[in-house]
Amino acid sequence: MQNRVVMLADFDYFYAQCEELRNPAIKDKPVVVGVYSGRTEESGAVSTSNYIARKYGVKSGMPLFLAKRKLEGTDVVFFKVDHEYYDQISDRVMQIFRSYATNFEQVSVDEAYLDVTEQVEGSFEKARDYAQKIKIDVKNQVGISFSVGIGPNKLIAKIACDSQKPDGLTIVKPHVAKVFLESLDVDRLLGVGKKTSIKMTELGIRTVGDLAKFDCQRLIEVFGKVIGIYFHNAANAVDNEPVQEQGDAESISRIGTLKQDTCDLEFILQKTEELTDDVFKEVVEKNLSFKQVAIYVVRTDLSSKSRSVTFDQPSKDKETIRRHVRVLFEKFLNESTLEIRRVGVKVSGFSREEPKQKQLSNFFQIG
Ligand code: TTP
Ligand code: CA
Repeated sequence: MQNRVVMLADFDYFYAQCEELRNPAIKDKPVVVGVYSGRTEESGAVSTSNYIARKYGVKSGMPLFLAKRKLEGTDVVFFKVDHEYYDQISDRVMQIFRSYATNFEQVSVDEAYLDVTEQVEGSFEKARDYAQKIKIDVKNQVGISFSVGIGPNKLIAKIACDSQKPDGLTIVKPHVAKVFLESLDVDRLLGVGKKTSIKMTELGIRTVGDLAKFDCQRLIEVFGKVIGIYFHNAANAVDNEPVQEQGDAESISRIGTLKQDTCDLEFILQKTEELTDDVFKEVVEKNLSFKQVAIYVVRTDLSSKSRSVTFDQPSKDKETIRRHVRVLFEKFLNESTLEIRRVGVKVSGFSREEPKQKQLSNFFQIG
């Protein structure tokens, strides 16, 4: 089997970088983004800070008053978190990432895995250039920098990425992956929280290398079969988890308000056309097939109704949605005389080309 080439991209000092993006003048100053609790003017905690502020000892989670004290005498700038804005930036970057990968998996607002095996023909040399290209593209289009880790699987890509930030690009080829992990503290592995770490110390395991050499049968006795085997594999740089979109939605829908209340089919379809475009875009992004199309209606008396149709064979095309939306509205308007105020389009009954495997990492509590 061909080697996989997996990338993890992690945006640099994300919230603070977003603030720099819309206020370029602050780029050379310490920047702190925080959540203000509102109790007193200064109470709250640091969400993140740029690397200049970090030099003064500012860390995520630190009370804001402490960050302020550490940065006394500097021209630090503080911001309140603005999730809506950060989400918008994140969406734009994720959209670009998607276009570069066969399989894509967003793990948080600022982290995503890309399986680029096909694009780089399994070559880690090509992967370096490829990652540079993505970095430049994102910088040009959105203005955000990020760090990249590249490895034969998700586990290695993640640890590689963490090892060099900001604007890092770290490549760990398959034949050195085990050695790369060996000297790291065992708690760098996903799933090794405080409690597990203590247990491991009792077993004489301090580094990932110690864990790799530890008897697998004994690990199973201590941690149970699934987790014992996971630890054994992870420590030996083995991780077969596929890169795939997480938490599939059960349905994808969009709702909008009509410019005026109406019973006119064509007027309504103008609106549903836009909604269908949006729904379909998401269907394509997530590479889904669907078996059900539904419409949703809110009438002028604020009563709401929905109608749906289910077909035997899954569909992947927009025309199917449009056709069924039209038919459903035609029928609905025949039954109802009240004018309509809001309309919605929904698709559901999803299937994927490949079956979804359970994520091993779901078994863990990270802490
Ligand atoms: P991280 O990726 O952990 O941090 P970061 O992007 O700020 O910095 P780095 O360059 O080290 O990757 O977290 C992503 C965002 O999540 C971060 O910008 C702010 C938010 N966050 C919090 O709100 N609270 C926290 O305690 C942490 C760790 C992050
Ligand atoms: Ca980050």
